[in-house]
Amino acid sequence: MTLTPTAVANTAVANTAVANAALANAAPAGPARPADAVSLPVTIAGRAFPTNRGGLCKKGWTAAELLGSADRIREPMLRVADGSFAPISWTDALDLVAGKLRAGRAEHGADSVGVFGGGGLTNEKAYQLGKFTRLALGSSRIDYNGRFCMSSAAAAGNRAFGLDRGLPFRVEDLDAADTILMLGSNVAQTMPPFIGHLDGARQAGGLIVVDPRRTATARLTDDGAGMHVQPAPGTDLVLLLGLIHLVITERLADTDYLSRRTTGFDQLRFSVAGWYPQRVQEHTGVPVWQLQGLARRLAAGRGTYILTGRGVEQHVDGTDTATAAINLALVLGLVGTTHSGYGTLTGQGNGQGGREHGQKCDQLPGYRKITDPAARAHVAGVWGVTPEQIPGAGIPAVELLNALGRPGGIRTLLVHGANVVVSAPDADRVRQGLANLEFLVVCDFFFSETAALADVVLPVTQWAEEEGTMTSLEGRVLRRRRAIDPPAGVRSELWIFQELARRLDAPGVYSAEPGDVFDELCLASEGGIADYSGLDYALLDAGEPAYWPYPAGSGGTPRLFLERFAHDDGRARIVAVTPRTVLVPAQTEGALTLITGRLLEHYQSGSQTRRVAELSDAQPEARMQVHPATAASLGVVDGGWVELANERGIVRCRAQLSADIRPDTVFLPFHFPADQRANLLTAGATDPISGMPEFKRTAVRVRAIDAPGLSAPDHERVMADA
Ligand SMILES: Nc1nc2c(c(=O)[nH]1)N[C@H]1C(S)=C(S)[C@@H](COP(=O)(O)OP(=O)(O)OC[C@H]3O[C@@H](n4cnc5c(=O)[nH]c(N)nc54)[C@H](O)[C@@H]3O)O[C@H]1N2
Ligand SMILES: Nc1nc2c(c(=O)[nH]1)N[C@H]1C(S)=C(S)[C@@H](COP(=O)(O)OP(=O)(O)OC[C@H]3O[C@@H](n4cnc5c(=O)[nH]c(N)nc54)[C@H](O)[C@@H]3O)O[C@H]1N2
Ligand SMILES: [Mo]
Repeated sequence: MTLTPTAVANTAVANTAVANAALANAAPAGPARPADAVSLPVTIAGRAFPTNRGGLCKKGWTAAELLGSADRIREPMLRVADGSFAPISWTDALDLVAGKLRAGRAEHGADSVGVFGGGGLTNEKAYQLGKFTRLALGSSRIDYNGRFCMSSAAAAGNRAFGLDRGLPFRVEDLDAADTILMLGSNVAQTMPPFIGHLDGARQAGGLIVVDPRRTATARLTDDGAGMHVQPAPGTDLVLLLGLIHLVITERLADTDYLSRRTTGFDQLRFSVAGWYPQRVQEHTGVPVWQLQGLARRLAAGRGTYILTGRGVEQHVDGTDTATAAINLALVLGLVGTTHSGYGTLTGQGNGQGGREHGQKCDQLPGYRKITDPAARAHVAGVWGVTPEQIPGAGIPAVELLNALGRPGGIRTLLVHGANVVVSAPDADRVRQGLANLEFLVVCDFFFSETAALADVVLPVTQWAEEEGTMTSLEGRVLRRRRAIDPPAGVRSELWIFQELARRLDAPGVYSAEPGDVFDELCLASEGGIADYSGLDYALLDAGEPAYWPYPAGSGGTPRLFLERFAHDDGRARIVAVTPRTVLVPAQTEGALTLITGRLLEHYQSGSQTRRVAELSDAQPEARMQVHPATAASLGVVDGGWVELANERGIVRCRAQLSADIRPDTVFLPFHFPADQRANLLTAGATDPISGMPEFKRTAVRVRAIDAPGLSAPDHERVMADA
């Protein structure tokens, strides 16, 4: 069948989370198969929508291939004695899992059972996962992969504005901007349909891209369209402090706005006093002339936006760096106007909604705090339990993964929508932790690298096979519509929660109907920060643009903060931040800085996109991007093999020489499995405020090696090809 515009409509594809939604649900793969061998259950069509204007990225266009993929798991699978998997009936699988959950809880306590969720889950699934963990398992130990994604920006937004909605404005508002500063974001590859919204700024010569690499996005600044700023990785906080310093000393600050709408400016002024341009240049490598030009352009813009991405947020000081970007926006008077602003570009398909309804360890639905007695009382009322039956705050993702298999830690784990063996930092430690568990249950559509380690794998529905909602990066709630029936042996996660809860004699009601779960979610969110209580499927199906907060009787809120910020006093809080990490840019003798990130063709851990022939043919393996001068000094040739190593691990892959990267930096995508996992090298160090790991700055030693596992003639051929 064809997914008609309306059918696709509200799914994934509709928004800018857009591409991602498509992606989130579309992504990765194993061995490549010819495309014509796959019979597609649906075809995909674009649809006029304000954020993507009918456009999708490659991963969206090829997403149908995943529905009928030969790799699809079509019945529950049980690990058997020889380590392989054998099919098992749903009844037996659920009885077994429920029995293990009961026994684990009885033997080691409720907090020995952990749950790991994902930002690709629909709002309904994310909500139910949080409720199931707290009530049916009685455990506080839930967190999710959004901790690796949006947590620093979320913490910074909450701290500054009292509320975290990725963009407090509409994506189309960017069209009228003449100046856009993008820090650590490569939208041309990670959200291709979005780049049309940069055209206005490019025509006005005002697109500024800050990235240690000259990416496809940085290249959008060529030919007078703007400026590419290429700092050393991890120095964005200093760069931003330097810009704030310049804005203040050159009297470009909006003092009227600061006194009307913010608190904390005096401390900020004091804290940036020492960050004069020459010193900032020494730390970041960004020349003084460029800093000055940048500060002046931002202040002169009529319509200036500052946007951050993972490049500046996935650091141990990610929250403070996002805070500094917000401070810069506040000093310039940009936030809470109709023509300028600050925002963060959401990652996964439901990166926004996934962080609002309770799969974060410290959170209840409606973006409520689990430690707030009033929030507990409200949610307990909706769930039909007493507040005492809801456990307290749990532990964030990296801590949770570190506790796997440890005495007093997590002994049983349920995974819903993440492939942590590939995507979590210090990945080999994660693999060991999973191996030390007493019982691992993974819900997925494919044998991801994490599912391959499970005791039981439960096959679940994919995007076009289920109803639900997702919330876009602009806080707009969108419907996902079921277009086709799932394969016979596949079940929805809502049904799995219902069946397990029944077997566990859990308090509370667990409907398997997405519409019922959404209605309950709306009630639970009522009065919270992310208030959905005025919404229902009928309103969303009618195409009503529903931006939260959307309490009953409201028309939704496309632009936040026009009158006031969400703190009690209505003001934005300027929080003075300073670098905590070691500031010396030069590293250990001989070490290079590894940054990790994304390629256009692959999605995240690759477990979906590596299963789409077109995508995996285009990018079959990891390649390390390296500057030709650095390569020459290491004896590395284009296409030749290299080894990246540090105290945590070793990655072997081919090199790709490119003058688009700083000579002191190398880049690896994190989409590849086995011994090409970039996360074998990244550290489990986290931001003390957000729990975000340091994905973007890792010291590595690089050397040229012979092709691994190739005989001498093969090796010569490879080298000749290179
Ligand atoms: N093709 C594709 N698209 C995706 C995804 C995918 O996996 N593949 N994933 C989705 C998700 S979940 C997310 S979160 C988004 C992420 O979207 P982006 O944030 O755009 O993605 P990244 O590639 O992680 O990082 C962006 C850039 O940050 C730069 N960078 C690295 N270190 C630093 C630094 O210290 N400072 C600065 N200024 N820049 C730095 C990198 O060179 C990179 O070009 O993409 C979404 N879209
Ligand atoms: N080095 C490095 N590591 C990173 C990053 C980086 O930039 N550098 N980025 C981080 C970021 S931003 C993110 S978001 C994470 C993402 O990392 P992961 O969480 O590993 O992301 P995915 O590959 O999307 O894994 C999702 C898995 O869940 C399955 N799945 C998809 N939808 C559903 C569903 O509805 N239900 C269930 N049960 N399963 C589903 C997919 O098939 C897939 O196997 O990676 C992080 N890791
Ligand atoms: Mo992400």
